[in-house]
Amino acid sequence: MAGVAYLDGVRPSIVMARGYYTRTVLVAYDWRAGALTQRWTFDSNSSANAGTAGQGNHNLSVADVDGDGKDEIIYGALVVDDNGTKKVNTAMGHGDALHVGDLNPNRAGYEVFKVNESTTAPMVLRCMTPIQARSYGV
Ligand SMILES: [Ca+2]
Ligand SMILES: [Ca+2]
Ligand SMILES: [Ca+2]
Repeated sequence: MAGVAYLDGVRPSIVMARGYYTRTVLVAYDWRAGALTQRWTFDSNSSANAGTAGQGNHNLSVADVDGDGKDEIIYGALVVDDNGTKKVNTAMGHGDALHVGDLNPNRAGYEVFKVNESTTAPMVLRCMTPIQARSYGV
């Protein structure tokens, strides 16, 4: 999978991703002054990302969910911060559909709607705010 994100808040980067059932890797690249450079790598095999394997979806979304002016990557149950570090892991596992937007206009900030492959929490609406991110099953 792939997406375009304004990881520095100013210029676009490309994010390439692979893996959602097991190991998950996202890599961000910049195209600047005629050169392609790697910006960061998120790897579920890294000790800093323990528990993030198998948390992805068949899609990804890009949005500034923490209000810092830079885009985050919403990758199933995960949110990867603009600098490639783990920001949120609901640990609710893999799912197929995911949408990010101001789904509840009565509440400030974005919400994430995700369909899980689960009978106990078949779908989840996550609230993303500049201060915190929390999740709950519905
Ligand atoms: Ca942000
Ligand atoms: Ca951020
Ligand atoms: Ca909202």
